[in-house]
Amino acid sequence: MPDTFLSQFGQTRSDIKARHALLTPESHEWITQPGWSDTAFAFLISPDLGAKFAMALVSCDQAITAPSAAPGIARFVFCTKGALNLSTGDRLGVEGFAFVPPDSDITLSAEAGARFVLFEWRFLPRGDIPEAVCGSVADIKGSALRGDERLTVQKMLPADAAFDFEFNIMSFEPGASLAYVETHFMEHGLLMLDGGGVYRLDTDWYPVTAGDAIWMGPHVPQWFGALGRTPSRYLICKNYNRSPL
Ligand code: UGY
Ligand code: MN
Repeated sequence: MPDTFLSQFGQTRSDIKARHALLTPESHEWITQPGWSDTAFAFLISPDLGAKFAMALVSCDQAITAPSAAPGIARFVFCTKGALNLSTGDRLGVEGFAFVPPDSDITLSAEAGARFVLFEWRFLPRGDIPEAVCGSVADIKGSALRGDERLTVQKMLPADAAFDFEFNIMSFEPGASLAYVETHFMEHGLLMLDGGGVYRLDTDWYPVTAGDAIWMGPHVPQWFGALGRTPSRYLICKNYNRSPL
């Protein structure tokens, strides 16, 4: 069913529940943000939903330089179109990523036509704050999740307890699924990159496809099964290395 059909009759696949949300492209609201010129944002996840982080799709028709994050706020960016540049000299092409620690003097610029995913959260410092990290998904080795070779995880940030979030790419062969319904106190922000399948969130089952985003609140039962004939992949963040108390 084309998105225009859904919209024409006041329908959407988006579903906002108290502890989880599916955010689909036909319901995106593109807005501006103070300090960012010529930049459009679709904030899909925010603290107003109940999340402890914000996740936005960002679209830059013109080349821009982003303002710094607010004090104490960390950023993770994931390029989906065009290219981003950091003042460190690093250039992020499609599926390039960067973690920028809080209160950093590193600046982020986007080339004309770039699109990226922006995550922001209040960083939880424990000891030394980690340095900036950048890289490309193509260079990250995947590892099988719980021994299932049809389901791999690529971890974009180092396994270092100084990081309070993790950002991963999960890839599923057609027919592969999470081994069990996960329940954990950590929350997730997710963007489907390729393919699709069925996402179970709490007691709802949703068909999902590339471009869909999901917020999973703490403890929400969650499961994904990949459908179709091509692999499915998603970008997922998780507040991590944390005590529940
Ligand atoms: O890391 C995770 O918790 C991940 N396996 N969750 C998910 O894919 N919903
Ligand atoms: Mn999970």
